[in-house]
Order: sequence, then C-alpha cells, then structure tokens
Amino acid sequence: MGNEGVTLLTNLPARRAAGQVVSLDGTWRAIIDPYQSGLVDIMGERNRRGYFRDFSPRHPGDRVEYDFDTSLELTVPGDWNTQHPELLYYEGTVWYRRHIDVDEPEDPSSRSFLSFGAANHTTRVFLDGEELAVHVGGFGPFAVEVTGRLHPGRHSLVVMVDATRQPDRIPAMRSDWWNFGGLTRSVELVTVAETFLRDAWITMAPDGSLVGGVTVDGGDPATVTVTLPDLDLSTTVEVDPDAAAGTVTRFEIDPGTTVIERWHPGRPVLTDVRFGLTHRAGGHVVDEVVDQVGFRTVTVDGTTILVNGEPTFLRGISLHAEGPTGGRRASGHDDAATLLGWAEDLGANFVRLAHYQHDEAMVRECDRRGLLAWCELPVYWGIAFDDDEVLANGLDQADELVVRDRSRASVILWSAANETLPGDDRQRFIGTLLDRFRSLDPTRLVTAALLTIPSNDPAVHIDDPLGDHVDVIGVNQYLGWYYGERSTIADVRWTSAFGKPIVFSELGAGAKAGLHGTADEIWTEEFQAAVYQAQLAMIDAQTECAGLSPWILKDFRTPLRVLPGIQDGYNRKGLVSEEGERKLAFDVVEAYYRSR
Ligand code: GCB
Repeated sequence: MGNEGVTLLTNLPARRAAGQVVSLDGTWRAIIDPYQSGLVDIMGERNRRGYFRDFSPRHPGDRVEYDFDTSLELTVPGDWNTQHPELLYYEGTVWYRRHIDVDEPEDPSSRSFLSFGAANHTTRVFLDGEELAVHVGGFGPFAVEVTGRLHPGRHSLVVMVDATRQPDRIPAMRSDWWNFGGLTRSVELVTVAETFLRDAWITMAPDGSLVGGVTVDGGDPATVTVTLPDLDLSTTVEVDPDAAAGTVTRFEIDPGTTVIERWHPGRPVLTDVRFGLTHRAGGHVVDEVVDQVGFRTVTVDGTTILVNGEPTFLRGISLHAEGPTGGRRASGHDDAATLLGWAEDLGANFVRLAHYQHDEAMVRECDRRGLLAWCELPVYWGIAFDDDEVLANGLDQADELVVRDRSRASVILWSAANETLPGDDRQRFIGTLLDRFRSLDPTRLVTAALLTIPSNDPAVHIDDPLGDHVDVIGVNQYLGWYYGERSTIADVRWTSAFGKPIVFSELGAGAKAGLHGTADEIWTEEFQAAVYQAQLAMIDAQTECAGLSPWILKDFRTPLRVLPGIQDGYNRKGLVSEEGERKLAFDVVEAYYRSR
C-alpha cells in the first residue's frame, strides 16, 4: 500500500506568513474502531454509512450507530495512548473528526492544502465524506490539496489513523519504543497562490558556495528570485514552464568576495532568505517563502569529521521524540527546547534524533542553539528488505525528511537505518536509500548505525559491507551492559575496513533513578555511571572515532521493558528519568564532554 493524493510540500507551514496558515490543532472528536467497521461493511465493501460520512442520529428514525458529536475527545497534536488510560496499549484504528467553518468564498486565484506534521501510521483523509488521500508512514509530513472544496459553510474533516504494526511497513513489527498512535503533530490549513513554491531550499556546499533548489507548482511560467538581504546576495532562477510537476530547478550562488559568517556548533548564525515567485511576464511577487538559515560546511578527512574545515569531535546524545515528562510523544517548540536544553547542559554539541523523523521543531531549535544533528529513517529491526513496495515507501519517507530539512544548518548526517543484518537484499535496500539521500542533497554526509556484537577479542574490526556505502560509520555497542565485562572495556580497540570516521551511535546501561548501591549492583545509578566511566576512557583512546551519541538522554516508554519495580514499561538507559531527574551518569558524561 502506497501514498495516494498527497503532495510533497515542504514550505508549509513553517515558512509561510501567519495570514496563510490556519491551525486545526485543538480538540477533535474521536471514535475507536479496532475492526475498521467505520470503513468496511460486513460484506467487506466500503461502508456507505461509514464514519467518514460523519452522520449522526438526528431523528428518532435515523439508523446511525455512531455519533462524533458525543464521542471521545482527543487533543491534536498528541498521541492517543497517553490521553485516555484505556488507550495506552491500543494500536488499532481511531477516527478523528473536526469541523472547518468557512466564512468567505474561496479566492479563485488561490489554492489550499491540509498540512499534517505527522500521523502514525497509515492515514486516510476525508473531507465532507469524500476520501482525498492515503498516507503511509508514521513520522513524515504530508499535505492534501483541498482547493475548490472549502466553500462558505461548515465542513467535516475526518481522518482515519491506523497504528497497526505490519510486516510490510517501516518500521515493521518490533521496535524498542512505544508505538504512539494518532495525529501526533500539528494539522494546518494553508492557502497559497495558484502558482506557488512547493519547495524552496538553500544550503552551503562543501566548497563554500550556496546551493539550493526551487519547485514551482502551477501552470504559469515563473521566475524565482532568491535573496539573502543581510549578505547582499541574490540570484534569479528561471523555471522551465514545460517541466513536469515536481521538478526541482537547482541554483548556485557564488559568494564571490562576500564573507559569509558561518553557522558553527555553539555559535549559530542565522540569516533571512526570501524566495519570491513572479510570473515570467514580470509583475509583482505572487508567492513568497521566507526562512532563517545558517551556512556551514561539513566534510570528512580520513577518519575525522570537519565542520567549517575544523576537526569536530561529536559530543553527542541520542534522543527519542518523547516529551520531557509524561512518557508521551513530543511535539512542538516547547518540548524541543526542554530536551535540547538538557543536551546543552550535558555539554553536547550533537544530537542523534533516533530512530525516525522527529518534529520539524527539533531541527529548527538545533539551528537556533547551534547543535549538530543526525536525522534518521525508521528502517529498524525486521524490515522486509525483499519487498519493493516497502522500498518505495522508504524512498517516500526519505523524500519527506530531506525535502523538509535540507535548509537546516544543524543537520549534518542523514541516516538510512539502525541495526540491520547484512545480506544482499538489505545491501540493495539501504544502498538505494543512501543514494536517494545523496541525490536529494549532495552537501551532507550519510550514515547508518551498524550492529556490532564483539567477541572476547579486544581488537574489533568493522567490515560490514554497508560501510562501503556510507560516509560515517555508526556503531552501536553495549560493552559492559549486554556483553563484555566492564573490567575489559579499557582494552578494546576499534578499527574498520573503510578508513572512515567511526561514531559510537549507541552505548549505555540501565539505571533506575534514585536507586543506589554499589557499582556491581545492576540497575543502580552507580552501576550505570561505572559503565560510562569505562566506556568513555576506552573511547578516548580510539584513533578512528569521530564522536559518540550515548543511549540515551531520557528514559522512554517501550513495551519491551517489563521488569516490575525497575522498568515498568520504560527503557532505563536514560541519563535522566522519564520525569527529568538526573542520574549520576549524567555528571560522568558532562565531565567528559566539558574536558573534550
Ligand atoms: C539498541 C537499539 C535501541 C535500543 C537499545 C537498547 O541497540 O538501537 O533502539 O533501545 O539498543 O536499549 O537495547
């Protein structure tokens, strides 16, 4: 099953003027439907009185067995699991409904789109009973065109969200995180001109030139002017009127003698960029995208990562998209600011946004704070690598991620996968995703987190063939926790067959906040701190290591962790608890980062 009726629109809504965006966040009505009877009747056909029709029993004779008006309330954005106790473990279908009230007739020279930040996992969008789109993928943004449909009056927007885990999805059947269902990110109605900028981006190439692209949607031949007012730089892009819909027109700006103050980790510099679209015949700007961007280069030299030409050791931390408290899906600026504030307190200059596409607010906040970021697709344990439809969905997810975030200076790494087992199908599948990253954005580095389970030999040599395809080798290793004695960690030496930077994308140990004892008692804060001490000393001695992103900033909800009294449904490898209490290991990592 693939996407239908969705448009890749990245300039919505964060880059649009306030007057163009109407928030549809807030309270929606919801019906829980584990059997999908709101969609399909007992004959297996599309249910003619299905929930998407938004009927309700208005008269005593009405044979309608549902009523959104008196059903459950859910807040959008938000996962459904943590909003009502009976939904905590629910992974089926929920129907969402809200009204859109329109006062004015639509301007015939404008177009409108419903923009979804993310909905987990498979979503059907219905307006006034008509199905407009299907979207597959729980973390990517998508938009649905509703031009010509919003005449004055009240409209019914119904969204069916199905969070069922399936073997032919990305992610698939098992993951070490909670399968939070629902409209987990904001929903907005965005109005644009008839011919408009579907996409507009700019970034710095390794040679210091500025490169980017524009995608114009609409029939009119167009010219796009890209302006950086603070730098006094601009260029004009002629868009081929005969190009197929969705064609990207690339441009390059040679800064010449202009000195561009660089965005740098810890010293972020952002500047305005404006993309103005005019009709080829001339005249005024009919559509405009405004963004705030930073410019920096990212390259590798042997096993070293260079940012702006300077060797940069990645003092990182991994994060799930879970709110700072309450074990719920994170969304929006405030969550991003709190989580990234903790990363800064740790002395980090880098975050691994695991294991799927995070909220756009995260990377925007990384830009503002000067934190480097690793962005990742949910290609995680047990993916059906031999299924071409799954790969097609992986490519769609890659497009959504890169097209949304390729203007963000903070983003230096696109990661295609986490812990996948070597094999021909996997090599082809992940290789195709990595190639897609490179063609969408040749300016950044690509990576994947490899699974390593060292033997007793202290010399660990990484030769996973995926190493050939990436620029940076991510290594997940749990010495001192899942395997290996803590006392022998110091002797371990890591090399690879590829002469590329190694980043320890995971390492760590579990501890229950507030549980104290000796360093030999598992689950105590002392045990976790001791593993970190041994790991950090070992990592400090490596010659091919370009950084680390320990697992993980905060304890997070997962059905895999069931030990009563200790885990209680949480992975306890956080440096802080699920309520934000710091563990001893936080201080150990902080001391190391402050000294590097
Ligand atoms: C891993 C996975 C991560 C898990 C972690 C753990 O290797 O990549 O998703 O949560 O280990 O805690 O076992």
